[in-house]
Amino acid sequence: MFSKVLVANRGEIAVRVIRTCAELGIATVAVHSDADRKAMHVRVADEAVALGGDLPAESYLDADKILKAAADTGADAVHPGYGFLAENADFARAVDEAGMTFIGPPADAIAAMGEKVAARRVAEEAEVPCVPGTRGAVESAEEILDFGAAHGYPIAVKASYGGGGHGMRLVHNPEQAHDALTAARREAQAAFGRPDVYLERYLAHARHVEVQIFADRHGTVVWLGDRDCSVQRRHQKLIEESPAPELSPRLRRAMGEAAVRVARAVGYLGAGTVEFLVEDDRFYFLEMNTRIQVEHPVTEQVLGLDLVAEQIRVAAGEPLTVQESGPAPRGHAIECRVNAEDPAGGLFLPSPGVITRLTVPHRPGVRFDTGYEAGDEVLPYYDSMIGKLIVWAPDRDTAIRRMLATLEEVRIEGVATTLPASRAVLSHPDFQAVRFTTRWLESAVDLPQAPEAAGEAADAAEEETARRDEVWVGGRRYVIPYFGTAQSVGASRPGESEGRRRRSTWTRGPARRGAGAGSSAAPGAVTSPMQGTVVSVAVSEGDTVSAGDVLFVVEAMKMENPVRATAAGVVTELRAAVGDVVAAGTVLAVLGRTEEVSR
Ligand code: MV4
Repeated sequence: MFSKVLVANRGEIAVRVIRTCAELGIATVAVHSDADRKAMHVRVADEAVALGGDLPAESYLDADKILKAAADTGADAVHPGYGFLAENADFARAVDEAGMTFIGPPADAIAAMGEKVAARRVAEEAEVPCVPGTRGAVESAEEILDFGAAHGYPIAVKASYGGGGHGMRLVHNPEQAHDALTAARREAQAAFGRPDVYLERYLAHARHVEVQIFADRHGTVVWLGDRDCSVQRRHQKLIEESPAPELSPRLRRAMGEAAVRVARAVGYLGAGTVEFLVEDDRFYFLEMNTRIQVEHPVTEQVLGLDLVAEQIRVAAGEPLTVQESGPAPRGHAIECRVNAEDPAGGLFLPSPGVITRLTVPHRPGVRFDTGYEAGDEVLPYYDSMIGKLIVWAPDRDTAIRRMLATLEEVRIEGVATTLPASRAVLSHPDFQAVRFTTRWLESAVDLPQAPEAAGEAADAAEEETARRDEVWVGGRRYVIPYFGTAQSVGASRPGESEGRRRRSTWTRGPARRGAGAGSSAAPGAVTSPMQGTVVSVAVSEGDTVSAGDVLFVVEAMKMENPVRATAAGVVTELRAAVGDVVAAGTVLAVLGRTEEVSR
């Protein structure tokens, strides 16, 4: 067994791993960015190493700094958590080459599953059904037309090096093929550094069910139940449950065995998840995630396991404690992710800030996995998840009621959270009756305090209307509303409720200088929606711009985010240049009304 584990992560999963290490008698090393020096994962670890920097690229994504921290502290293993470096094959290899153990699968298995077309090939060779799709990358719109003629519409254009649905575009008819391909390639490049995309037939009425698998070094590979993760919004899961409701025993077993075949085919070790779509009592392989997943606690609650302890044990060469596939779940577990985001109107706007109150009732069957206590700050640089509320109950109906009752008593203040959205889902008759598919949340649920809910487009592919803009933060897509004639996209501020959104009004003449960075309320101001680096400036002072024009591109966490004009105007002030590091709310440019400046 290991004597010291370095936890290469932050937030709830770092805390989760550190606590299991403590139970196993293993010392822990936390690593942290500057901004995180007082974070909970630092407080609960035995030692902590400062990585420096605030941005993930300077801290939790900097493999060299983390390897050095592990060597300096004498750690004999590294647990990557999820996200950050967890599915980085080069990092896994580097840990091993440094003489330490990567608590995760072999680098080759990570690499094989990270390329989605290769992963589909592995599944096919393992005789696991896949959604009809292309066998390689697609470069021309003609290939989409050919695919549509052969397999029909809609078609999903997916990033080959992506995953989780990011950058996925739908093509409903031949006319959309060209634009969808261009957009998908651009998004794939921005989000994953590679433009490659492939095609799949899009299954519009499926549920998203995943199977937990586990492998040890002694040849045992088992499947440990399933989870339904259909309730997602823009590929961000909101609610997960185990077991997946209303699957026939035959289908459950067939999926479990298929997942084990995929794991064996890639020479797997440790915890993994095989994702499937389930439609009409048939299942199709989607992708395999080579990490411990956010939603692993629902599996733990119904199976009575500590999956992080299993990860550590098998990495150390011990056999799995569960040697048989398909242990019968006991009862039902539901997880609600608690993100510092305001779900009002279905917008899920980031809501960073200091959590002034955080109380969760101690009720039977309630578990709260978190990385925060009252007084801690949700920082804008990282994922906005505060924690996960998990309930267990003897059956699904009771679990739903228990979660709703628990939500009534949870108190989180200082930041907005996604809990109102969870409440809306759990109290919805469709959710209670298991009448949902992957499209349900975005089409059927009215999210509370929703001033613009009536305008919600039912089809995710049709949501890109003139009134919306999108930004990517931390691998997540956010919709930024447009306001009035001029817009200032600012981070939402808790407590400002209705007046929270800053409305800009036009100046009577050219905007005056001196409003200062961060003063996003400046009339006609175009502000950065996030902390990041300006990587492109498309305009000069005096240029005339139209509504929707991309004025800047701000890169944050390796993702490019367009900053657009939301009204026609003239650039009266240009305040940002390529290379500038800007904060959320920094004024990048000031626009004046066309007629006023041209007079
Ligand atoms: C799909 C799909 C339907 N057809 N692929 C989303 C997460 C990622 N791992 C795969 N995802 C999907 N891939 C094909 N060919 C449906 C989803 C999907 C989904 C899509 C839109 C809105 C919500 C969703 C929730 C889960 C899965």
